[in-house]
Order: sequence, then C-alpha cells, then structure tokens
Amino acid sequence: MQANILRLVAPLLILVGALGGCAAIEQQEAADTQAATAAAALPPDLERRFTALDANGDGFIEEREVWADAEVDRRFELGDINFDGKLDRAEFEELVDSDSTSRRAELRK
Ligand SMILES: [Ca+2]
Ligand SMILES: [Ca+2]
Repeated sequence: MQANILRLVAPLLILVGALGGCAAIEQQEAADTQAATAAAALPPDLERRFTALDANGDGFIEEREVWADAEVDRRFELGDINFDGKLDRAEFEELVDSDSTSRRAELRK
C-alpha cells in the first residue's frame, strides 16, 4: 500500500522539485539582468563621460581619476554618497544631475 502511494507521489515530487529549480534559475537570471541593467543604466552621453573618466576601467571613478573633469573634481566629495572614496555610476549620475547635488550641498550646510 505504502509503496503504491510512493509510486504515485514520487513523480509529483520530482516535478515539483524541477519546477522549483526552474523558478530559482529564472530568479537568478532576473537578478543577473537587473545587475547588468544597473551597471549600464546611464544615458549614452553620461556613460561616455563616465567611461572617459574611469581611467583604469574598474567601473568606479576614483578621486585621482577626476582631474580631467573640473565639474566632477570640484564636487567629488558631495557625489560620493557612500563615502567609499569613489563614484559608481549611480553616484556619478546623481553628481551630474546638478539639482540633486545642490540639494545635498544645502542639506550638509
Ligand atoms: Ca576607476
Ligand atoms: Ca561611492
């Protein structure tokens, strides 16, 4: 009797497991896509400017890399929102969006 139930249930369990695996893979793929989107989220003109400043190509703008851009150089510390000494793309976008950076400058006074 128990063996019969197992024979009926086992394929279902395998199916459920397989579906769960698919869902996990889909979630991972979605996360990968999001990460890729976040890394390339800048409008083309900003992306060009970011890439030009990121001299060593590590995906971050460090303070020693910003001398080429007077505006970014001047406001580097304001733009470094998480204080790690470098600008990621999101911070760079915030920095060149003068309104939000000016607002933060006001808040820090
Ligand atoms: Ca860099
Ligand atoms: Ca930072």
